[in-house]
Amino acid sequence: MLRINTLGGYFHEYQKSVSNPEDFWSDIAQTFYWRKKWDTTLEWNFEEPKVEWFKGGKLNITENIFERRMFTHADRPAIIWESNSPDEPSITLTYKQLHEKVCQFANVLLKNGVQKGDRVAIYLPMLPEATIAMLACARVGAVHSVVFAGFSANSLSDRIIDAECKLVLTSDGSYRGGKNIGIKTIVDEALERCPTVEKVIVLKRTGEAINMTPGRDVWWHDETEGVSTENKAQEMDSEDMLFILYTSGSTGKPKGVVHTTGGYMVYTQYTFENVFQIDAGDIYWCSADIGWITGHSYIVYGPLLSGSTVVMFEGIPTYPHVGRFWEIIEKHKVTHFYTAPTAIRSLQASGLDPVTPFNLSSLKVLGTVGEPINVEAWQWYHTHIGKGKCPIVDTWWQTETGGMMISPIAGITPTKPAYATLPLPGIQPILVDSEGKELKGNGVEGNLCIKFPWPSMLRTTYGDHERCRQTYFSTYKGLYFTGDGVKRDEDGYYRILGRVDDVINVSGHRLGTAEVENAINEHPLVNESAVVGYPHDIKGQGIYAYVVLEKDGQSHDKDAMKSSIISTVNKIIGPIAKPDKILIVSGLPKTRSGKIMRRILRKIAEGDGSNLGDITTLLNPEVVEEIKVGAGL
Ligand code: 7RM
Repeated sequence: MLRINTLGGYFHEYQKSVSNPEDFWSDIAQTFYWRKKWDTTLEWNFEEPKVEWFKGGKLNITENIFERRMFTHADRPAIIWESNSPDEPSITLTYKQLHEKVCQFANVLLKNGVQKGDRVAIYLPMLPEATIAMLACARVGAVHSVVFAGFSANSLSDRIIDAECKLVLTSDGSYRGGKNIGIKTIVDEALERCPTVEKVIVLKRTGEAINMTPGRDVWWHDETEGVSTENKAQEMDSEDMLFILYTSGSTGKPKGVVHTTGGYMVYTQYTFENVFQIDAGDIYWCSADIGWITGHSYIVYGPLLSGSTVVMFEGIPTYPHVGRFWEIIEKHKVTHFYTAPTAIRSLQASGLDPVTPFNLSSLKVLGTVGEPINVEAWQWYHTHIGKGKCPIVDTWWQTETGGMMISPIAGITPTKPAYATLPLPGIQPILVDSEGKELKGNGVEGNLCIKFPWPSMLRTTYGDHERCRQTYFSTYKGLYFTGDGVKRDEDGYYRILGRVDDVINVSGHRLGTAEVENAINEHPLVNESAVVGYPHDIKGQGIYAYVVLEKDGQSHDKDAMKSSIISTVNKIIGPIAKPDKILIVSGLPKTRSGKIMRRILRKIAEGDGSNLGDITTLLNPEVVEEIKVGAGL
């Protein structure tokens, strides 16, 4: 794999990737194992949109993880799994062992009727079996749709229905800190409205009593018993679907972002190795959950394609104590640590006492992802975790981009706190104003778009290509629109400012305000609601909900109403979407055409009741004063 190792080298590669993208990516793609070489490197237009990389190439991504290097990598650790409980021994799987387990489970999928192109939902805790499940799907050519195991039954069934999944892979329960979550029970509830699901394969994790529906539910250990550990991988076209991953947008229900095989493979390995500057023997740990794109690209595919050793952690940063992350880094001699700013901020808030007992000298590179990092958190991470010697890679990217887009190359790109710095090779960012006019040069702020395709970009939104076009390719003609605002400073460095649409980022989790509003509105005593983000010290953004009750609700105790609204949101989406603040109001500020004036609600949520602009044209200007008073302003 082509490895950048100087700043000059980076600029050289970047230049080449822009002046001749096809040659640039072909050179990299050639280092992979293709059963048949591709016919055309790239075909594209951003109008339909259509993007095809390495078309006609035949491959299987798991052959590139396993068979491609089995001679040299068989005994290298692939996964080091760390339990939720520090008392349970960790488990190491070498590449050879992981290969056998993937092949065996691929045979289990085949035995259960899974065929190329079928969709399989994965609703599992952070266990090696989650990785095995994903790779086994890829092995047989099935499309995985991983659903974060913190989502509710309702969210799970929405995703299963949208993708018409045939099979669900889950476990009896899940350990998360001091809690034990009965995830099979959640699956049972979800499946009440999922007619396409024929089978459920259940992994035993907690051993609790669960319901097993005869004819539908089978145990993972029974299914694997005696099954061969050899499997011939299904041949895939470069543009065959690899997975679907649902993500929130500004309108409607979450969309199934579709990634395909060849381009995603090439891009995730390339960016993983270059951004992190991974060497043989390094121990890499990404603390994300496998249910998010970060888990897909940088716990599973990127690192395993590169033959690296990945730490996988089942638990949470604060269990059984707030130093757990640092304890794990010491225990496994982690060299590369990749986490979210929200985790850094919350651990920073506990001070240094939980950090100092642990030896963090194995660390070489630190990374962040998921949301803007504030300068203080960056400095704390750099000084107290990296001891001033580890470069920080602040990696900006999205579910839709498949891989990191704007990021330093560790130890090579000079960093600036809170800056994602420079685009990676192959990435051509462009800033536009609200009219779509390009903002050229440095020292500008605008909407972040990308003007040329890269191998791991989304191809469509599952089952609705028009929605993909509308969402990403119609705002600014001929450009992919990210939804983020960005500043390009005097040095040409990029600083992501956050979303410019109705998407909020809570602890690095993406949520649509409309999605949360719809959940709140499901409450029988709620008439309508408006949700906005507001700055939150730990979470980055918190969820602020303004709620108008039905007549019948107005006589209820306000606190009881609020907690009952919270449980509705937990039930409809999951605990990650729970509002931090609920303000019960008599009406929402609306224009004469009935549009909610979110700008006003955002300002009030930020704690700023002044300069609300001209409110005299509102249909109901009097509610603004009431809301300000209610918000304590
Ligand atoms: C990888 C991931 C995507 C949104 C994106 C941004 C925000 C992600 C950074 C960031 C500032 C970063 N995928 N975002 N990384 N903002 N600096 N380094 O998070 O689809 O879940 O979210 O997250 O707003 O559009 S995601």
